[in-house]
Amino acid sequence: MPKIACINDISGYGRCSLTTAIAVLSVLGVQPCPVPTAVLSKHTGFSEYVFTDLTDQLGAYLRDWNVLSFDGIYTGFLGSHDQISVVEEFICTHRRQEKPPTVIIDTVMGDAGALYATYTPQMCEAMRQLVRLADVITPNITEACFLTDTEYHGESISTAEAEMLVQKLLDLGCGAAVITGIRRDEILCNFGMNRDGLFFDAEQRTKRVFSGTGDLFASVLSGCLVQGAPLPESIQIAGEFTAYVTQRTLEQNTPPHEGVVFEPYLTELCNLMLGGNEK
Ligand code: PXL
Repeated sequence: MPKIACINDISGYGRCSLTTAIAVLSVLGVQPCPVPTAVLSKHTGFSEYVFTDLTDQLGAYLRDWNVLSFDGIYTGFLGSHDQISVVEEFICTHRRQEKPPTVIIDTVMGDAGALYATYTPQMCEAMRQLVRLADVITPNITEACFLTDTEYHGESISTAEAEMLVQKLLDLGCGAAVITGIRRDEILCNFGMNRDGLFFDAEQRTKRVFSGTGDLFASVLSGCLVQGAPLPESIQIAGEFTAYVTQRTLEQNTPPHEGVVFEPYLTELCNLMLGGNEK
């Protein structure tokens, strides 16, 4: 059974990061091995939360795992500059193994044109270095702009702009980049590129934006990739499932900060992947 080291925070309330990754990867038949970077009572989208940074624990925790091997390393929310350095060391060590893991870096840095409150310019620079070690990165448009020093002008970029932005991301040194959440009228696009070319996933867009959709997309993508699905198909499954549960969440009218209600639909995710693999 494939296993993934999931380096991310655990937010007790709000459906994101490790709670999402553990559920999604388990259903996809992948063993999730959590590495908590921080413990939050709620994610930072809420006006109040209690935040405990685990930077001091992270080095020893990950060094203890140097004797293990993983099929994937999937990183998400990193809470400090030092954490990025420790994660970089962990990835470098594991990439030297005989069968190196697939490295998926979800560049969780910001949204809607702004960095998250915890994210410093120094962390942005460190993230630019970290993505060189990734097989796949999954920035939203805000993160893609910060990573490539490109001016942000909203979520509706043209195909030509998306192509330019994704090429700039590859120029940073990652193997593939998927820009998530590009808005086109009624459509939401995920735009991927690797050495084989460009891949485009178009889904029905919901008017309301829910937190944690990026974490859901990246978790599904990571699970599919370590299960051996090709990148274009993995993007398609992740995009389709994220759009589907976002639509179901809209119907339930839950507050956007509570995230996407994906739990009742995890069996359908399993079928989506099995169906995809049979094609
Ligand atoms: O969904 C990304 C994310 C992950 N972890 C924490 C967050 C957020 C987004 O706000 O606050 C703690």
